[in-house]
Amino acid sequence: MAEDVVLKPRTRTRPRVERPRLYKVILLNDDYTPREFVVRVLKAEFRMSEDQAHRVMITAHRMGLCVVAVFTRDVAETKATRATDAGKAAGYPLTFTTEPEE
Ligand code: TYC
Repeated sequence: MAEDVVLKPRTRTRPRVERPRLYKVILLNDDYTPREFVVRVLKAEFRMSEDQAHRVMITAHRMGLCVVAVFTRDVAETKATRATDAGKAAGYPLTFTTEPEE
C-alpha cells in the first residue's frame, strides 16, 4: 500500500564536531549617553554586577569600545539589538554591535 512506502534517506547525518562560531557583543563609546545609563543597560541586558558594568563602561569610554561578552550568533544579535533599542527609547545614541570571533 502507498502508506507503507518508506523512502530511503538520501542525506547522511554527520555528527557535529565543530562548535558553533561565537560572536562578540561590542559596546561603542559616544559623547551623549550618560555613564549611569550605560551601566544600567549593561546590568539589565547582560546580567552584570554594578562593578563589572562600571568597568566595561569606563573601558569603552576611554578606549572607544569594549567587548561586553561572547555568545552564539542569535543571542549576540538579540542582546545587542535590545541594548541599543533601550538607548534609542531613552533618546541616546548608545550602540552595541556584534562581530564574529576569529
Ligand atoms: N562617553 C559618555 C559620557 O561621557 C559615557 C559613555 C561610556 C557612553 C561608554 C557610551 O559606551 C559608552 N557621557
